Amino acid sequence: RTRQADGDQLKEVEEIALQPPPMYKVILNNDDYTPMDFVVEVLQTFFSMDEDKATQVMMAVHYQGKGVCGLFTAEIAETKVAQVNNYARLHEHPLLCSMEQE
Ligand code: NFA
Repeated sequence: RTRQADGDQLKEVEEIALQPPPMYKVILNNDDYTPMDFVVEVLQTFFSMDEDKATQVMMAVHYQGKGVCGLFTAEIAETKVAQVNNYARLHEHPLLCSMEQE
């Protein structure tokens, strides 16, 4: 291995490390049965929204069919989706949380 080859390899690794990771939108989907209060509680609990912000997002989902809860790296987005869906099922609500790449 030449110094030139090692330099090229190092530059490649540095360039890859500088790429921002892919980001994912965590989406809340509307349904006809989940109580509005429960959706507000979910947004406060899992997305650190205050009550006014959570109410705005809940109403946007209610009227527009879906809405964005936040933008996260893959692992964090997957965790949020699983936590929300587990919590909704525990309380026997059909609320559906999903993710899509930005
Ligand atoms: N549409 C639900 C209702 O009228 C409320 C809701 C909002 C559900 C946002 C899911 C997401 N009870």
